[in-house]
Amino acid sequence: MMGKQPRGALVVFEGIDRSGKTSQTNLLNGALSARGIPSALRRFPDRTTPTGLLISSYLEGQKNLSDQVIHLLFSSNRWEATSEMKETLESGTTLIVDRYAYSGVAYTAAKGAADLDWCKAPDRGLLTPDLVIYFDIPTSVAASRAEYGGERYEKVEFQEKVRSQFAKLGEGDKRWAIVDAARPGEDIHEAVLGLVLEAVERAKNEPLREDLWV
Ligand code: FDM
Repeated sequence: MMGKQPRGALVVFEGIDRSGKTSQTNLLNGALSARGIPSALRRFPDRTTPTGLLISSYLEGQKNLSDQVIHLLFSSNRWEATSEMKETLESGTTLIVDRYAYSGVAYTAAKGAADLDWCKAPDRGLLTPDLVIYFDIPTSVAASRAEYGGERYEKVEFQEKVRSQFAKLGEGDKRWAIVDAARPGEDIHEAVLGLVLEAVERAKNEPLREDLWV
């Protein structure tokens, strides 16, 4: 009989808008496959589910919701994906996730409407990432990469506030790795791949935890 498959790693990417997460997560997925490491991509918000459709119309400015309601919808959008993510990880596939609960907290806290504890509460007990890669980039550099597309949060002054919230969240979190995302793409990819390969090895010997911020 075959032995039990070692689990995959849960790797989360965080950062302000236009920090390069999407292209780097795609590159990473390809690099892992090339090494024979099973991996899959996921992004939050997942705009395809019922909560995701509401979130999407809020972000596009078609729907107004209170800061509390949209915060809880973003969190629900993660909770509804949890059992599927757990199965994927337990089947040995590494999950590369573009945004997670850290975005949830940073964007709501940046509005100034709620304190960090309130913002963290609905995501307590979610699957705990093995690694959070934070793409650090000055807001001015991110904004110059491409025109912001006009979604609700895509404004330089707001992104500045989000960036300081991310910095606070990372303090003292041992899973948090800061990657300088203002460098050329190949350098970023190399740094990311090194961190992720380490996390994949570590995850093989550690149980999957469901105690984010507990
Ligand atoms: N965002 C994303 C939040 O405000 N809270 C969350 O929990 C998540 C996951 O939604 F401005 C914000 C971040 C961003 C917007 O994200 C949509 P993408 O990565 O542009 O789809």
